[in-house]
Amino acid sequence: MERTFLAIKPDGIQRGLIGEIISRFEAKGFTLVGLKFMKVSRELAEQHYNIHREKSFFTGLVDFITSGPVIAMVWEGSGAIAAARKMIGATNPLTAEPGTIRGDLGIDIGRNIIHGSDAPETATQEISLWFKDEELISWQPSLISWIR
Ligand code: FUP
Repeated sequence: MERTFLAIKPDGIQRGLIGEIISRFEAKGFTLVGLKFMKVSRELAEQHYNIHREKSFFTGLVDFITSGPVIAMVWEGSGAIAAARKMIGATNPLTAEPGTIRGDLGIDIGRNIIHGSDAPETATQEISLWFKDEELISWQPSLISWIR
């Protein structure tokens, strides 16, 4: 069973898209194992986006992600990492496919609503960066046999 890290960014929160976004992952059949509503520190933002440290958009990205509360989540399910990326869509919402979260709900690459881990290694890394072990709950929805 795979786990992925997802975060609804400050623009998603400001625009009232929390329910819409969480609904999509619930409806797909993934299981929520961790969730917190939090203000992101600069230190956490810089660690999370460390790979982009040298990019021109880095400071703006950190400013944006620390500008308001986010929802940090861990979702579990077979193939959850790749499937969530597919559901999120391309980095630039303007070119993201309709049907994806970014494709349906956004227009600006700097305001692309949601983050999702891009591979198993980054998922493991991001989950441990954002969550303590005791904040994650292993459980099985009783309806699981109907969708898996
Ligand atoms: P993604 O994995 O789709 O979230 O995209 P990346 O890891 O490539 O980029 C991380 C974030 O940097 C994006 F969500 C938005 C921001 N970004 C820009 O603002 N400008 C760019 O040209 C590329 C990325």
